[in-house]
Amino acid sequence: MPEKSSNVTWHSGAIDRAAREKLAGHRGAVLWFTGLSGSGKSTLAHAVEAALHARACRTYVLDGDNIRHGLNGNLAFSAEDRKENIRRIGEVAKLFQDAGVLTLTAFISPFRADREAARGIIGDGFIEVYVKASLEACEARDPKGLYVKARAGEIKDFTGVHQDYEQPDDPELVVDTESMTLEHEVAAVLDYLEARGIIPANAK
Ligand code: ADX
Repeated sequence: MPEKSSNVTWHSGAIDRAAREKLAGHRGAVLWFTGLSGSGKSTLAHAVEAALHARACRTYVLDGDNIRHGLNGNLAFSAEDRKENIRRIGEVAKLFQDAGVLTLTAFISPFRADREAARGIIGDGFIEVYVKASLEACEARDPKGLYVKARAGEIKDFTGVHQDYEQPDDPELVVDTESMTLEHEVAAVLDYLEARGIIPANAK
């Protein structure tokens, strides 16, 4: 990233991440859902958010389609723009984590290097969740009709059609949406958060 800001100094207040986490009763973290369009990232992120909310956790979902209306509305789908998309989300998610929030991001984030850069920005709270579904399954689902448009040449740079999706090498979690029910997927994510001590283990 080109550094244009100079003469800026980081200011830390008396209330830090640990203090905010103590008040919240859980850790701040970033669940980074990655997968093809139609794999089920948004559905899963919102279902996990609902389950966490029911357990009185502070949550927020950053969703690709929504963020591209505002913050990243000036970005398209070239590799360069996707990189910038993920960099900005990484920085925003880091702020949410610092606020003590359980942050859920739902972006295709197709390139390994960009996800690793986000991991570098966010640090220890970065949890990569591979929302796994084959291209064939996603294309058969085609919830927004985008694969049909991409195949017809009406959309360019479409992931899985014109551009690669690079599967995670070593994600913290894999959720296979072709073989699991949504309920089991949510339970797998919550179990992981409990096992890591990010949320307290309590009655489900
Ligand atoms: S990412 O690759 O930069 O992470 P992001 O998750 O923000 O992508 O946006 C993907 C969403 O944008 C898709 O769910 C789809 O609705 C829409 N979209 C529009 N054009 C494309 C395209 N060429 N490739 C992928 N998704 C696209």
